[in-house]
Formats: sequence, C-alpha cells, structure tokens
Amino acid sequence: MLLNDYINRIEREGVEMTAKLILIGGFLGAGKTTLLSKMAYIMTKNGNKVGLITNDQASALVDTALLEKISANKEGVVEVSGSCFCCNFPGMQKAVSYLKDKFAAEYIIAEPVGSCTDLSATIVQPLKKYAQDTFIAPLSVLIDPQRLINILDNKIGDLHPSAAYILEKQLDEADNIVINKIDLLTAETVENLKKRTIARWPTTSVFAISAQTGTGISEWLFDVLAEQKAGMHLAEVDYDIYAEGEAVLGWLNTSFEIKGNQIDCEALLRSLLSGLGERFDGSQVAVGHVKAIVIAKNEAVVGNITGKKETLQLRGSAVKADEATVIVNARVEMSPEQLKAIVIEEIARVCKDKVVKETALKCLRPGRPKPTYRFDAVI
Ligand SMILES: Nc1nc2c(ncn2[C@@H]2O[C@H](COP(=O)(O)OP(=O)(O)OP(=O)(O)O)[C@@H](O)[C@H]2O)c(=O)[nH]1
Ligand SMILES: [Mg+2]
Repeated sequence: MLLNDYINRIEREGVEMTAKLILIGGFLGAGKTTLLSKMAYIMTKNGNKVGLITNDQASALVDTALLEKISANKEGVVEVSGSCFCCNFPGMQKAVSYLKDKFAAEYIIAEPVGSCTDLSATIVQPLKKYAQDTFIAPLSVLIDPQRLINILDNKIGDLHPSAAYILEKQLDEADNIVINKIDLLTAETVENLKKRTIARWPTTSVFAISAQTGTGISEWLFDVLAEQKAGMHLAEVDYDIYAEGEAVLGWLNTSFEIKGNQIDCEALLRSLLSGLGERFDGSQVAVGHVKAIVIAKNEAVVGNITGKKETLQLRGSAVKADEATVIVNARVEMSPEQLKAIVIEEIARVCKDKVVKETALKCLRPGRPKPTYRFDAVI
C-alpha cells in the first residue's frame, strides 16, 4: 500500500488530527534527512501540511538547505542550532509550537543530532509532560545496516569505541528500530538482520526500509501514527562515555558564495568531496559524516561521504551557473583545528579564486551533554 493510502486510512478511521510530532533519531549518516525529505514530499503531495525541524551544534546546515529546497514552503522548515534538542529543550519546544500554531502543520518531523542519545529520557518524556496538546509518536531510530551488523557482532567497525557506545544506546532506547538502506541488501539478508535485531531487542518493533526508494516507509509510518505509546524504553547511559563519544568528533560548518564563468556545480561538488575523502582516508581517520550542497539557479546538488571515500553519493539537479552558494558540514574523528585546516585547503584547491564571500565558518568539539531535563522513569 502506498504511503498516501495509509494516511487516508488514518484519516478515514478517525485518528485525531491534532499535530503529530515524529522524532527520527539515529547515528550520523543513517539516512534521517533522506527520510524526512521523502516523507515531506509524499505527505505534502497527499495534501498534508508538514513541518520539519533540523538540529545541530552550529548553524549553516546542509540538512536545512536541502529540506528547504525540497519543501513546498520554506516557512515549514525550522532549524534549532547552537545546541542539540536535549540540551536546548525550550528551543525545540518553541520550534514545535511555531510549526503547530503559526504554520498549522498537521505533521511535524524532527531530526535530532546524529551523535545524540538518551533522547527518550531527555526529549520524549519531557514532551509527554510539557507538550500534552501534541501527539508524540514513538521514538524511531534509523540505523545503517552495516553499522547494525557490527553492533550485533559486537564489533565497533570504523568507529571510536565511545561513538559505537552512543550508537548502541540509541538502539537500546528506541521504540522502533528502523533498518534503513535495504535497497543495498538482498531480501534474505534483510530477513536475517530483522530476526537478529528482534532477538537482541525483543520488546522493540523492528522495521526495514529504504528512505531513498520509499520501500517499507508506509508500513513503518502507519505503525508510528497508530501507536499511542512513546518513549517506552530508557537506556542506562554513562555520560562520561557519551561525552567522549561526541568529543572525538571534530565538527565543522561553513558556507560561502562563489562566482565564475559557467561553474559546473556537480563537478565542483564531486571534486571537493572526493578531495576531502582522500585527505581523511590518507590520515586514517574515521568519517562520521561529511556532506555538502551547492545551490544555484534555484537548483541544488548534494553530496555525502559516510565512511571511506567510496561511500560518496551525489544527488540532485546538476546545473552550470555563474554564481552559487556552497555549504559544507563535516563530522570527522580529528581535532577541529586539523579539520578546519583540511577543509579550507580543499575549498581553496577546488574553488581557487571563485570564493567571493564566506558567510559562516564554525568549527568545534561538542561539549559534554547537559540536558535541560532528564527523566529517570517512563511517564
Ligand atoms: N542506498 C541508500 N542510501 C541512503 C538511504 N538513505 C540515505 N542514504 C544515503 O546515506 C547518506 C546519509 O544520508 P542522510 O539522510 O544525510 O543521513 P543523516 O542521518 O541525516 O545524517 P546526519 O544528518 O549527519 O546525522 C547519503 O549519502 C544518502 O544518500 C537509503 O535508503 N539507501
Ligand atoms: Mg541529517
């Protein structure tokens, strides 16, 4: 059944249509923004008003720019930046209130920072207490299949042990574990992975989807919108390990304007991201997620690296233009200073004398998480 058939069915069956908040967690690069885009596209086409919330430690977000491009209405995309949702719960509440009351969103879909965990205790329980006029959907946690296999095999893969700890805690606290990117797997592997996941987390619902192709989204979403219980699991989180897992990543956001003669936006993006991938692989550092977007003539092309250079994926409309905006967000296991030096060198190499204005540049190491609220029991 198609997603809009499910939504129509929910409406027919009379599920109350107050604003519904769907929180989609999951580690860096799991596919959260891809899923938000897909859902927003399908739901908007179905006539529903959809609000989207992005979140980051700093502003100038590729995710916000991408979602604004995809959304029918830019006003429906709100960025909570400067801190994660859990450490800035009032900021998140404000975004939800704006989308519900001013934008009149029927569905609000929020993407927390990929390196955050303990969301059931610090976001879902507080929302249940302080946002009683909003339907809070179960907490869904997206997971990349290879990272899931690593966790099930008790391996950390290319992650720092403390970063792998965060990923595991995200799964422990999920109401729904959503295995993403199944377009890359055989049906047999998907079934096997689902079975192993259910065996490890027997009280958690497990779904398998492809945010990119749309497979499985309807089944998951119908369950999410029909289920009345959210935040039913609290993970035991050691904040020292959690803080270390976040702090091993250097974090960089930059945006700048370029000018030239018929710049090939796709070629420029490919060259920039391949160059960055090569530099990180050469330094043998783990990439959490490196993403960049080039916007020109009202079109956008976006690229992501979620591991080694070979993971590079580009999507969007390629245009040639004399002017463009470029945004780069990098989360890589190295110091912010080293990360900044590499990114600036690569931008200089690829863009040469084309950069006319830098509009943002921030690099940081995420600080210790200090949630606004932390509930120690399910309410
Ligand atoms: N093959 C495949 N790739 C996917 C799918 N979903 C996402 N991706 C790719 O995974 C990469 C990361 O996707 P994003 O949606 O940006 O991931 P994210 O979880 O939002 O990442 P952060 O915002 O950094 O936490 C991109 O290259 C996507 O194209 C999928 O269903 N199948
Ligand atoms: Mg994202």
